[in-house]
Amino acid sequence: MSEASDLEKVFEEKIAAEERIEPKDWMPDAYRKNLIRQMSQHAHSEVIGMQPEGNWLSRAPTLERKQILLAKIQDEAGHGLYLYSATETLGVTRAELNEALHEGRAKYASIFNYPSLTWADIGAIGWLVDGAAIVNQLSLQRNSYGPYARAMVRICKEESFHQRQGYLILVKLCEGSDDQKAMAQDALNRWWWPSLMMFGPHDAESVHSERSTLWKIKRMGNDESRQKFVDQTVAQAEAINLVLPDPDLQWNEERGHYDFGDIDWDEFSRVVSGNGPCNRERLAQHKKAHEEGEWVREAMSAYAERQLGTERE
Ligand code: FAQ
Repeated sequence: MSEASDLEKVFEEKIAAEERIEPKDWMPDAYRKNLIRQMSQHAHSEVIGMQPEGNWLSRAPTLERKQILLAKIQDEAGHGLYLYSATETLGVTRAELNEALHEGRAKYASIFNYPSLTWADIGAIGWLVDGAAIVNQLSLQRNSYGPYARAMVRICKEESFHQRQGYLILVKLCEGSDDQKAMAQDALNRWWWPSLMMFGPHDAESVHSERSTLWKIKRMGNDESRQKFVDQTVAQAEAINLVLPDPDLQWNEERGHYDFGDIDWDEFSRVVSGNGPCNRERLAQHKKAHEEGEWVREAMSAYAERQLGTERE
C-alpha cells in the first residue's frame, strides 16, 4: 500500500472511532479546505455580527443594559479570535482570511445584513440569532477537528448568556406599554425568517453537507437544526404573548414537531450574494476598521520581532 493511502486509512479510522483530528495529523486536502471555509466564515460572522448590536451601544436604555450589551459584543469579538486562531492551525494566515472576506471570496452569516432599527431588535438578536447559533454550535462541539470542537465549548456557554439577555429585553418590553409590546412584536416579525435562514439551504440543496457529515465536520443537517430551533422557540414566544409571524406554524402530532411555512429562498440568495439591506455597509465598516488597525498590527509585529531578536542575542 502506498504511503498516501496508509495516511488516508489512519485518518478514516480516527474519524470512525470518534477521535479528534489535530493540527499536526495528516488530513485530506479537501477536509482541510472545507474546514478553512466553514471555520473562517464562522469567524467572520462573529466579527461582522458585532455591527448591528454596536449600533445600539450609545442608545441602550439604562447603564446596566449598556454594560450587558458591551460585554456581549466583546464576547463576540473573542469568539472571532478563537475561531481565527483555530483556523490558522490549518495553515492559513489571518491576513489571508481577511483578504478573502474583503474580496468577497468568503461569506459570513446572512442574518447580519439586516438593520437593527429599534431597541427591541437587540432583544430579538439575542433571543433568536444567538438562540439559532447555539442549536447549530452545540452540535459542532462534537465535530472532528480538535481546535474547532474545543473552541465551541466556551463559545456555547457564552452564547447561552447572550440568548437569555436578549429574551429578557423582550420580556421587559412585553410587560410594558402597548407601544413597547408592539415594538417587540415588530422586531420578531422582522427577525424571525432571517433567523430560520441562518441554518442554510434545505439539505437537498446543501453543497457541503454530504461530505461534511461523512467527515463529522457537521453533526446535524441544516433542516434538523432548523426544526430543533423552531420547536424550542414556539413556547418561548407564547410565554411572553408574542406571535411568530407564520400562519402555517402548527404542531404536527404525527411528526412530534411543529410544521412551519416556506422560507423565501430568493431573499436568502439575494442576501448571500451581497444584495441584502446592509451588505455594503457591513463590509465597508469592516474594511475601514481593518485599515484603521494597520498601525496596531505593525506595532505588534515590530514588538514581536524585537522580542525574538533579544531572545536570539
Ligand atoms: N449565511 O452547503 P451549505 C452567530 C452558504 S454565529 C451565509 O449548506 P454548510 C453568533 C454556505 O457557506 C453565526 N451563507 O453550507 C452571533 C455555502 O457557501 P460556500 C454563524 C450561508 O457550510 C450572534 C452555501 O451557502 N454560524 O450568529 C448561510 O455545509 C449574534 C451552501 O450551504 C456559523 O457559521 C447563511 N446563513 O452549512 C454573533 C456556524 N447558510 O461556502 C453576533 C458554522 C449557508 O460554498 C451576534 N457554520 N450559506 O460559498 C455552519 O454550521 C455551516 O457553515 C452552515 C451552512 C450550517 C451555516
